[in-house]
Formats: sequence, C-alpha cells, structure tokens
Amino acid sequence: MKITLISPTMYGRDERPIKTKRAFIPNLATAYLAALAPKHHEIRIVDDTVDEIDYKAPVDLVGITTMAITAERAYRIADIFRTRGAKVVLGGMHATAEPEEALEHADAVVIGEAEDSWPELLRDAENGRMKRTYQATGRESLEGLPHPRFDLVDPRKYVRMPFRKSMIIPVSTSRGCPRQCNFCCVGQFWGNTIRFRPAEEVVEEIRASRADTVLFADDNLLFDEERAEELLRALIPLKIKFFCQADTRIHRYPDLIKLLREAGCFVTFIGMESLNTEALKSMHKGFNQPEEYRNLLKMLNDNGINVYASFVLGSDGDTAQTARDTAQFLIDNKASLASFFVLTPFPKTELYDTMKAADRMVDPKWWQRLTAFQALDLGMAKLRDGEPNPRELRAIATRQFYSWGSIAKRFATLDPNKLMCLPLNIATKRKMDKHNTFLF
Ligand code: B12
Ligand code: SF4
Repeated sequence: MKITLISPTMYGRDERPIKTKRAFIPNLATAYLAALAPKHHEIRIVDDTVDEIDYKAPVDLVGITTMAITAERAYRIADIFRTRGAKVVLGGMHATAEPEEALEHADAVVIGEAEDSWPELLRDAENGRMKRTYQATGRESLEGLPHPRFDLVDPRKYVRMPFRKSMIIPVSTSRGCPRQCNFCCVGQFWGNTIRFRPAEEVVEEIRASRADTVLFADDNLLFDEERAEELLRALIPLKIKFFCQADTRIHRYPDLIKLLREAGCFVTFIGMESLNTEALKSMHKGFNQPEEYRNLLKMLNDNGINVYASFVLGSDGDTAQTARDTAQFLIDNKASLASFFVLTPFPKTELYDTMKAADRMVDPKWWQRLTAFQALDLGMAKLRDGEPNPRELRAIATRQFYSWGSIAKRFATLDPNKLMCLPLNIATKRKMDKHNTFLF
C-alpha cells in the first residue's frame, strides 16, 4: 500500500496552520510507524510544520498522530483525505484519550502504543477488513524495537545546534512514569510503571542513525540511578551531545551529574513547575522541594550542564507577582532556558476531571477550537478572578526571563557548552518582541 504518515502542526493566531522553514526536531511517532510497517509498503513521512501536504498524491492509507493542541488540525486533514477516498487512521496521545471523537474523523483509531496493533491494522487494511479500533496489547518488554526511519526525513528542514553536523533526532529509551502529577497524561497513556530499553539497543540505534545530537524523549532519563549510570557510561564512546529530561532530585546524586556531562548532556529539562509548595502539593508534585532548586541549578551549572527550567503558571494563587518572582529566581540562579507553561487541563487527567466537576472551564472541549490561543483561553478562562489570565502570566515571566539584561547576566561565561544556548535565547527574545509569545 501507499502509506502517508503525518504529524500535524497547530493553527496560529491568524487561524492558518503554523509553518516554518526549519523545525526543531522531526517527529518520533511517524518515524516509528514507518519502521514498524512491513517492507513492501511504500511510505512517506510528512511533517506539517515544514512540508506542504499533497492531498492529490495517490495514497491508500493515511496515518496521523495527534496531541490535544494538534487534534483540530489532524481532524481537518483527515476529513480532506477521506473525501478523496483514502482510509485514515488516527493514533497518539489525543486519539487515545478521546477515541470516540477521533472516530468521527477516521476509519480506524489506534489506542495506546502501536508496536503490535499497527502491523495488525496494516494486514487488515490490505485484506479490506480494517476494524474501527485497535487497542495496545500492553507489552511488557521494550526489547527489539526497530530503528525509527529518520532516513525518510529531509535533514535540511531541521535545526542544527552550533558546531554540530547532524539534525537533532529524538530517541526514546524508556516509557512510562510511576509518578502521578495531576496535570499529566503520561500515566493514563503509558501506565504508572516505567519500562526500559536495553542500553546496548539504544546505543546501536544512535550509532546507526549517525546523528551527533540527540533529544532523549524519555520523561525522566535518570529515573532509576543504576540504569541511568549504565546507559550514560554506554553513551560516552558515541561522543554525542544530547538534551534530556530529569527531575528535581538529581542534585542528590553528584556522581551521576558528572557522568551526565561526560556522556554529552548539554541541556537538562527539569519540571520544577512552581516555587510554591502549596501549588506543588495540589499538582501531586510534593516530591519537588523549591528550597532545593538553588542547589540543583548550581550543581548542574558547575558541571557545565544547561538547565532548561520548566514552570507551570495558572495554579490557584498565582499572580503577576508570582510570574515576576519565578523569572527573577531563574535569572539569579542562571537557568539557561525556561518555559512557563499554562496550567492546561488535558483530557483524561485528574486536573481535567477536577476542573470539569467545578465548572471552571468555559469549554470542556477546548481542543476543538481552531487556534491554540483560543483553546487555552477557553480551557482556562474561569481559573481565577481579578488576576491576569495564565497566558498573560506566561508572557510576563517569559519577557522578563528573555530580556537583554537577563541574557547578559546568565551568559557571562566562557564555557562553550553553556554558550550553545545563547543563540536560542536571542531567538526567543526576538520572537517575544515581535509576537509577544514564543510558542504559538
Ligand atoms: C519528546 C516530547 C516532545 C518533543 C517532541 C519530540 C518529537 N518531535 O518527536 C518536544 C520537546 C519538541 C515536545 C514539544 C511539545 N510537547 Co511534548 N512530549 C514529548 C514526550 C516526553 C515524549 C513523546 C515521544 O516521543 N514519545 C515516544 C513516541 C514513540 O510515542 P508516541 O508519540 O506516543 O507514539 C506512540 C503511540 O502513541 C502510537 N502513535 C502515535 N501516533 C500515532 C499515529 C497513528 C496513526 C498510529 C497508528 C499510532 C500512533 O505509536 C507510537 C509507538 O507506540 C511526551 C510525553 C510522553 N511520555 O509521551 C510529551 C507530550 C506528548 N508533549 C506534550 C506537549 C503539551 C508538548 C507541547 C505542546 C509543549 C508546549 N507547550 O510547547 C509541544 C508541542 C510541539 C509540537 N508542535 O509538536 C504533552 C501532550 C499532551 C496532550 N494530551 O496532548 C505530552 C504528553 C507531555 C505531558 N506530560 O503532558 N514534546
Ligand atoms: S509530570 Fe513528569 S513526573 Fe509527573 S507524572 Fe508526568 S512524567 Fe511523571
């Protein structure tokens, strides 16, 4: 069959799909789906942020990956392909959370991870008996996953970090998270356990890709110290640079931080979420201790690892002052990058159920709005009275963190690893000046 795999973009403020010349990183789900399909199929990967979708090209089956903020775009693409006679399959985080909704726009929906169900679906589609839903089998082992097909992607359409030769490729080494933060959908999707891939298979995948820069797509690369040590040691000979996610406890393991640097980590994304203990408790994230953040930032900075601090604004009690204090804390403690996310009730999360029960969303189906701007405002508008809405809080914190004064203070260093984040800061500052946002 001729199969097209699409990762959709989002709609922008002008209600048009957001397109860019160069995207940050190719999509991992479509690259996996391509690898999982038997060889006799003819596969194209389309990244809607950088590619134009050719609705006229002959195609038998279209697979589209979904997140909440890309769902509306996914549905519109699906509707067009279906009117042209192609079969459409939806999968991923959002289709799994809202399969009934997805089925209104698709011939089939794949619920959960697709390693077993996608090949089965393809067999059924070839035999003209595709079912409406395919459910993940709940496989326990991650051994033997195929290498994602990034060879089907045009590397010129993706960003390269300064002094690096390849695009950044996403690599997943584990799935799931045993924690249960109330805003997070990882548990309901992947389960509240963590499964690891064998370290040697991860190394082989990176070696075969020839990439020199990697983004580890794990929710927490260092969740298990012993496994983290084994993996990091195995990565050293590859001489790659990588981004990863870790949690706020890692400063308790100084040897692991040294190893992290040795293995090539140059940015660690950390979900600090809030400086307010009460807000953290309400997120079920009491394991984050704000009084430890200073030391955490210092230890990573001392080892030349850039901290990408992630905060959530919009919890009850968050004010414009909270946004300013958070940004100032990160400036004083020299975080290299920061994201201030809007507390968002993603479907099938505990936060979603709580907000719905309390009638605090203007529109409980906010993701069906055309633009992410509209969607987030409608998702959150009734959060608090009197204070700027969470999106404005995010703008306050982002503008302050990416001001010239802040950049000068945070990058007064000669460490080349740290300086690699300077261009990203300048680009974000420019985007903020121009659009008052750096995301949508
Ligand atoms: C890595 C990552 C990123 C990377 C993207 C890397 C990439 N390009 O591949 C970066 C940092 C760029 C990123 C950005 C964002 N992310 Co993100 N990200 C993740 C993370 C940690 C892992 C995703 C991943 O690669 N998993 C491994 C792959 C293989 O799994 P998968 O995509 O789910 O695909 C499997 C199945 O779902 C299925 N499948 C998927 N699609 C399809 C389609 C078909 C047809 C079929 C049959 C099967 C199928 O098959 C795959 C193999 O089993 C997840 C959390 C998580 N653990 O899932 C958050 C997550 C997906 N991100 C999230 C969000 C919100 C974002 C941002 C919007 C954040 C922001 N505000 O900027 C942006 C959006 C950017 C964009 N436009 O795409 C949310 C989505 C919530 C939701 N319900 O929609 C998540 C779940 C985080 C969370 N805890 O809430 N992200
Ligand atoms: S936010 Fe991070 S730590 Fe919390 S459940 Fe999600 S993945 Fe796990």
